[in-house]
Amino acid sequence: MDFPPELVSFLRAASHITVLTGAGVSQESGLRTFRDAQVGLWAQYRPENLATPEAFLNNPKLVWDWYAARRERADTVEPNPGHYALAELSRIIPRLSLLTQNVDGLHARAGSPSVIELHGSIRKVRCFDCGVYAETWQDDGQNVPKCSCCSGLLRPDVVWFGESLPRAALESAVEAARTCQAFFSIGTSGLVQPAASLAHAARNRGAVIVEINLEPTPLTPKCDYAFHGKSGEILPELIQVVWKEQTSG
Ligand code: BV8
Ligand code: ZN
Repeated sequence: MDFPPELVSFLRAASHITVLTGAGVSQESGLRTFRDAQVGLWAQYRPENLATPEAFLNNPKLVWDWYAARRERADTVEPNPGHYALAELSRIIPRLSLLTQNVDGLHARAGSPSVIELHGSIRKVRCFDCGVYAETWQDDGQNVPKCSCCSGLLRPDVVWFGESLPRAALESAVEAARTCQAFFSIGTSGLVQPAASLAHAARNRGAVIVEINLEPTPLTPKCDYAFHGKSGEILPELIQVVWKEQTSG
């Protein structure tokens, strides 16, 4: 991939870079994005229709099992070179703010020291009613596990459509978007709000906007640079060219 020299020198001088990732960065690890058609048991369902409180209340077992299957899948796959490149970048530059829409936990497993999980985590489970987190739970495969405090139904600690994002996470994300010199939107279709507005918040503060995505998105026309291809290939190359090959002096 050719990186324009003015971008290379700009990034080398950047003290704070903010990155927003979406399901596309986990695709090369073997995890399905929301855009990908579902397969097997879940082929007949659209994710947007399962990732809602209404769907859970309507059919708790179906939604619980969908997340249990995704949790198991996430446990069996490995981070890919794109995750590792971002973990390495956090060790190279003065400040990297890593924001993710993903719930798979792969950034942390790749070694990223601090990850802002805007949409929660599939690895954590809490009570739908009282909100208490369950460290462990028994899934007998028949019934949705119950809260040990109030016997309410347990649910994945993810943000469903129609639910608010965790306030602290969103506030940190907005601060990171407003104070960075460069904002990267990586592996996301940029359709889900409010995460999709972060790039515009950065742009309004004069940050350079860079997109790395398999295909163009609604953000592409507003980017200063857009690289279309696989993040697992582009990110390691970008780190190499910008921060490793820099000539001395
Ligand atoms: C809220 C967790 C309200 C769950 C997720 C109309 C207009 C605007 C907004 C709305 C609207 N109607 C409703 C809304 C609000 C809604 C929303 O934005 N809807 C959209 C669909 C229009 N938003 C919400 O409901 C949010 N909450 O607004 O609250 C509120 C306000 C006040 C008080 C109370 C309530 C909550 C949104 C969070 C939903 N939860 N995930 C779970 O994971 O199950 S979102 C989920 O879908 C993902 O997290 C992801 O962010 C999103 C999209 O999934 P994908 O498309 O698969 O992934 P992604 O977008 O990342 O795209 C993949 C991209 O990667 C593709 O472009 C592809 O080309 C690329 N790619 C693929 N492979 C690669 C690659 N790129 C590089 N390399 C590769 N190898
Ligand atoms: Zn409870």
